Amino acid sequence: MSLPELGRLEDLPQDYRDDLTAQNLVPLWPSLRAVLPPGKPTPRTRATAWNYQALRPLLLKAGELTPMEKAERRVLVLANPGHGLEKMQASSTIYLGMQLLLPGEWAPAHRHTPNAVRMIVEGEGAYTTVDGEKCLMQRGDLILTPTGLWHEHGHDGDQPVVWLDVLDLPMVYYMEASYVTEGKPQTISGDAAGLAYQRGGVAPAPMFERSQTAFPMLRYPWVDVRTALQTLARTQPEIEAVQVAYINPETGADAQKILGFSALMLRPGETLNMPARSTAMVFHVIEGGASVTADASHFALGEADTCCIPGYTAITLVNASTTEASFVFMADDAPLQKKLGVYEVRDGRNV
Ligand code: GTQ
Repeated sequence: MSLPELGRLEDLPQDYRDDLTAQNLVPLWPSLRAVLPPGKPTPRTRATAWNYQALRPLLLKAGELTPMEKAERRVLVLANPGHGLEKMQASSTIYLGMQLLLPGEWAPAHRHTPNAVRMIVEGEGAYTTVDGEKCLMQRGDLILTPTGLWHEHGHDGDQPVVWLDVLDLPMVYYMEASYVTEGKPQTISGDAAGLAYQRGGVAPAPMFERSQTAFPMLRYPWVDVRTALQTLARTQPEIEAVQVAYINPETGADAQKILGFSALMLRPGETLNMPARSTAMVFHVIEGGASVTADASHFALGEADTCCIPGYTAITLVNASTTEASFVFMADDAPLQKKLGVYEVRDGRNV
């Protein structure tokens, strides 16, 4: 059923419009269909892909052009043209950036209200110290730097290190709640408190006391996540998607409160049809390759490539290799949407 056409702004006499403007008033009806489109939102987020091999030389060039003292965080932002590049958004809520740290460099301690995670893309020897805990950065590891926790990045290796930053910055900025506090170098208190959660089914409980920390696990090593995926694929071959969620091991809830993170294994030759969901999604290839099809967009992603797909869109992922599995890191804002009660899954899939 088509909705009746509503009156336009131009239908109103100019002097009436001027009187409204003078009192900071706006008529709703000319804009009603724009803010409440029928059936499905009109996303600004456009399906967009960023090729790692194409951006890598530009990131390394930034390492030559801009010293750390002039950058604080040396990042090229993966910006979605649908939002305008200057907005530095991948989607309405998700910020993505590729960060470069060169051997011997140090990105000073700070803490901020937006939550961040790092997905390590290449290089050895760098670490992020989060709340006093030294988290080694190895390829495929996920490291959380949640809201309010001090963090700084250092590098003892001899090759450039690159990682993908995923932040809920657009959301927190929109809320006018985004700010940073500069700090002094942290005293390292330990290097792996979260490893005590590594064996599924047990949690630290000294003298019967479970951790009260909001973020008990800060580093999710890729070797363990990869093993979990392979075990799932082997023991449950009928499962529709070989997928694990990054969770808070104390509560079982999503690892962070606004953005959600998961890892997916695409078995050799697998085609995975995902239903349309209300969340925009980010895909980043950790190993192998994946083609991503959503409406008219089609991206063939190779290792370290990243793409963003708007919400309310069915997505098909294909691993074209018939011999090798591929592994994909995914981010969305499902935790936020579920808390707010706007999360939806729609039935139709690409088939
Ligand atoms: O590494 O702390 O991509 O504060 C954007 C803001 C990274 C960081 C970003 C940040 C950081």
